[in-house]
This record gives sequence, structure tokens and C-alpha cells, in this order.
Amino acid sequence: MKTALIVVDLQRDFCPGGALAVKDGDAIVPAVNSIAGEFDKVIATRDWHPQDHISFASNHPGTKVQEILQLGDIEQIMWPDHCVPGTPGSDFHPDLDLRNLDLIISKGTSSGLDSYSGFFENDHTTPTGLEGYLKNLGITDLAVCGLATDYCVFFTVIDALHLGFNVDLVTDCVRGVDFPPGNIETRLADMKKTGARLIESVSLT
Ligand code: VGL
Ligand code: ZN
Repeated sequence: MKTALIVVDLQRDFCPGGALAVKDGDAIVPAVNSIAGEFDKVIATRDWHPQDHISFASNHPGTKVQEILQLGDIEQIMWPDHCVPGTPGSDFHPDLDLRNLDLIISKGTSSGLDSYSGFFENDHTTPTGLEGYLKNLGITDLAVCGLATDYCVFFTVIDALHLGFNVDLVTDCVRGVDFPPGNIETRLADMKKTGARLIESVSLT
């Protein structure tokens, strides 16, 4: 059995002080570093948006952050400007040990399309290449951690399950936005129902 750890969007903008801060987002970093050595491969995804990105409220005059716009087939939540390459907020958390990383997947790089999942953009068809990387290496079992539980972690886990991977969600190594309120609990339950195993990092080391 070959395994991989997927570290989702552990970037400054999703940590306290960042543009789209997740409560206690930085608290997971030590545990993520401590489990990384237990896997055959470690992949980090990063949100990587151009300044004119469709998900930024600033690009839709008259809209507010967390407003929902119907854009074609996609319900797009308006977010603050975040994870723009070249800005400090796009960096990985400074304490994340980059020596553990085998691959970095940038996502949400097209102006007109958001990407929550590490596998597919939000049209649910455009691949990021992550599936090919993992399957090419014969990896069958994934553990997923990172930010945010109810958005990018959630969609990454659901896509991974649909693609046939066995998926563990490392519950003490995730934190969420919780928008709308209660969303973290709802989406944890959805992940479990879809087939993810909810585990704690201590069980890995
Ligand atoms: C994310 C909202 C917008 C995430 C990314 O990483 O969960 N959430 N962009
Ligand atoms: Zn984003």
C-alpha cells in the first residue's frame, strides 16, 4: 500500500492575521509537520489567484464579502482578495516544513474559475493534475489535512473518494471558516457519510 498526505492551502492568508483568516488556522502546523514523515509522498496544494480573480468581491463592484453570486452554473461566494502570488499572504505558513513536500499544486489560477478542490476546479471537470500524479505513482491511500475544513479540505476529500482513493481526514490537523455557521459540522458529517475515515494525528505516529 502506498500513501500520501495532502496538505491543503496552509497559507498565511488563511491563518490569523491573513486576508481570509480561519480561526486557529496556524495551530495545526506542528502536528502537520509531525505526521509528514509517515507518508510515501507529501503534496501541498496552494490557492493561487490572479488579482482579477472571479472569487474576489473587489472584482464585482457593489457586492460584499460572503455574498453569493450565481455566475452561469456556479454559485460563487464572494471572498476578500487572498492568495495572490507575490503577496505575503500567498506564502505557506512560515513554520510549515517545506523539506517534507514532494509536490506543490497551485489551484484557482484562472481569472474566471475558482478551485476549492485539489483535484478539480469548481466546474468539477477541469483537472489540476493531482489525480494523475497520485495514480501514476500507485498511491491508493490518502490522508488530508489543512485549511479550510468546510471549503478546500471538504471538496478535496469528496473528490478523492469519488476518484477511488481511501481517505482519512486528520481531524486535529484541519480548521474551518464555518460560513454559514454550522458548516464545519455539516461538512464533517458529509465527508464521513461519503466514506472518509475521521482520525487523529496521534494514530499516525
Ligand atoms: C478557500 C475560500 C476561498 C480554502 C480558498 O482554502 O478553503 N476558501 N478560497
Ligand atoms: Zn481562494
